[in-house]
Amino acid sequence: MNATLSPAALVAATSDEQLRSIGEKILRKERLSFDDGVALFEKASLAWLGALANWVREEKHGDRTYFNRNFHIEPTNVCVFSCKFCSYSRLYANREEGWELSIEQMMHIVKSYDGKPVTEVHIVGGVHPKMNMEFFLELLRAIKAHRPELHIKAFTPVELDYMFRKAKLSVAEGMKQAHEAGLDSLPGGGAEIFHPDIRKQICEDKVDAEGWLAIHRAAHRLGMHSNATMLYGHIESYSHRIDHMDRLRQLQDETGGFNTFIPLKFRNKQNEMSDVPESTVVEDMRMYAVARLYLDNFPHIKAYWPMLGRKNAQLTLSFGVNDIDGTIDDSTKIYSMAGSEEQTPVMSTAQLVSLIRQVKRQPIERGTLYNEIRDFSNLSIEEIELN
Ligand code: V47
Ligand code: SF4
Repeated sequence: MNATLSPAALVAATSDEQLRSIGEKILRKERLSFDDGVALFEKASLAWLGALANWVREEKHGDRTYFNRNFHIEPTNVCVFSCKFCSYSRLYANREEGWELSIEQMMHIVKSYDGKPVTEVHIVGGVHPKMNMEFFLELLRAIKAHRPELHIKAFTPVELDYMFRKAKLSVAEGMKQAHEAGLDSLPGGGAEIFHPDIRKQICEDKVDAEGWLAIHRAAHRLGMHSNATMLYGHIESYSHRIDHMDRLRQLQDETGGFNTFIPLKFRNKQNEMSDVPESTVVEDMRMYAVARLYLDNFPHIKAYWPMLGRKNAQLTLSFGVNDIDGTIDDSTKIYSMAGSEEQTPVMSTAQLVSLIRQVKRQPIERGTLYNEIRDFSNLSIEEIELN
């Protein structure tokens, strides 16, 4: 099989009958079935998947490749839950390596970005038993009072479910209060693998699939957008991955509220799943490509470079990815603690733009909701550094 053939010629030359018919569906822009998704993982070569996922990406976005300028706040790594893959959380009882930031300390971080061209703050952390709904509503209000135009993308359903239950609020009421206090959108975390057979083995005690989806549904009903992730490459099978993406595809059909899907590669350092080998780079690229082909109603597929490493993140741009997340210039710890090559995930705008340009794509700075802020295609590196 020759990956330089046009997608149509490549599909026509596919000897496996099932794959050829899946390829024809993709070219006709028809939805893939559950079995089609599993067959892609089981049978398709990397080159075949890459060619078709790249074609779908190009049909949707041309060469436009997005990034944003954001910063992260991790309020605490103290967590009442005990996910086996987590290298980051510390039990409440173990105060030595735990941190918990006050509102004042978090506002200090926000203020350190005054005058810098960031458009988003991403706030996610562990589930601290003493950081309740009131605490986080106050944080949201304080950020909005200080910098109203900064988009607040914060809290996974794991954090929100705990907050709402402790405050005895329904999901709809809790989400309404958080939105009114300044929460603009939800990040994609906490999804892991939805299927109960896997979920009960890797993160038994936190919000289940239905709870995760109900919280995103409630956000979408208020007109908020959100992202979705999947933690892949550990003990799950291909059908668990497709089941996960299928549940997301169904909710997206219902609400249209998801912006982007982010496959998160499982990293195995310093956690209770260290005996589980990490996926190969080939498997990573196959994952991104299948996500692009299966999630026909998701506008964007994002590679998160702090987890994948910047070189592999660049490679995903040839396997269906059209978003490479943000410049990060703070010390987000969740990934370095899990064994990512990116021990101090810092990337400037010029470096991010260069990564995108090196693969002959058009770097576009976006806001959280994919509003285009600036096309960086034709600026010199000196000009970018000034922006
Ligand atoms: O839910 C934890 C993952 C997620 C490990 O929405 C691990 O823009 C791999 O969701 N190996 C939180 N992954 C991060 C997250 C995220 C990140 C960037 C952007 C967005 C967005 C969302 O991190 C958790 C979990 O799936 N995670 N431990 C690990 N050992
Ligand atoms: Fe807590 Fe999140 Fe770590 Fe699970 S992944 S233990 S919920 S911080």
